[in-house]
Amino acid sequence: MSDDQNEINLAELSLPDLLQQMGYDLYDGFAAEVEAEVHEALRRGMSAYEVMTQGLVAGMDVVGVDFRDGILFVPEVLMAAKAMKAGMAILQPILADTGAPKVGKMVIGTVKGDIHDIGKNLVAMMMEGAGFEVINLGVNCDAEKYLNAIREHHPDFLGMSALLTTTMPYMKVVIQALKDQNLRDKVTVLVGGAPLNAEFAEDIEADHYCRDAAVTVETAKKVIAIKKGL
Ligand code: B1M
Repeated sequence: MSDDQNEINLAELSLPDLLQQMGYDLYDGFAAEVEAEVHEALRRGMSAYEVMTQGLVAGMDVVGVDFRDGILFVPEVLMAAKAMKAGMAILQPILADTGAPKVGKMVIGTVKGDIHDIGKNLVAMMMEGAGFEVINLGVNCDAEKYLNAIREHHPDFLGMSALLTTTMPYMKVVIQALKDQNLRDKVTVLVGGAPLNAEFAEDIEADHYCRDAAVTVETAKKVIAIKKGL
């Protein structure tokens, strides 16, 4: 337990202070503290999505800035990522718990050479929460892995994530492989990740750029509605 936590009674903090504390503990890589704060925020009636975006993602944004500026290094960022994942694990069953029948299917993975998976997992959770079946291929996925999953699962969507400017071009390789194997028209390709934008998605001939998890869900729902002629 952190020194701060010894003095802090979470129940006594205002909501903004609780979220700020969550950010501080995430930054410091204190997984147990982050878990306690996530539970406390849920107890106060925040939705899982609000805790995710206003607490965990906001905290990780600060980590990203200090990583970029050379204030934090890989080991510290890994600790922060572990703390983030501990918080996400609490929210996952809540976000994924929709009793509704499945509305569509998505295969998703982070592209070859890239091991960032927090954002991709968040997209997977939100899609599950919106009633989609999700086959999560993990990280460092080469074209063959995506193609095999498409052949096996026949998804409506292929989701690809990249967090590095050096790995995002691999999405084009996957799309070319889909074309070569006559699979391109079988799936709607959704791409996302911090360095991407709509122009890049258009250049590589993806179907849609999804800025974040909420936009991914919105986009997928629209595509399914069009498919079903709604
Ligand atoms: Co990395 N890293 N990292 N890192 N890391 C970034 C991406 C970086 C921007 C940091 C920085 O310099 N500010 C920088 C990339 C620079 C660039 O390419 N322009 C960087 C670097 C350089 C590196 C290494 C090369 C560092 C090194 O080794 N010297 C190395 C590369 C390793 C590799 O992949 N081969 C590396 C390693 C790592 C860690 C392992 C330490 C760790 C990853 C742990 C993990 O994921 N399990 C890590 C982390 C945590 C980050 C930052 C700090 C945070 C990323 C994150 O999880 N954000 C990141 C800084 C940043 O992004 N600001 C950084 C929170 C997450 C919720 O947001 O992932 O953007 P995000 O996902 C969003 C949207 O982008 C979108 O929706 C999500 C939710 O709303 N989205 C999708 C994402 N995927 C989608 C897929 C979709 C749709 C939407 O499909 C349909």
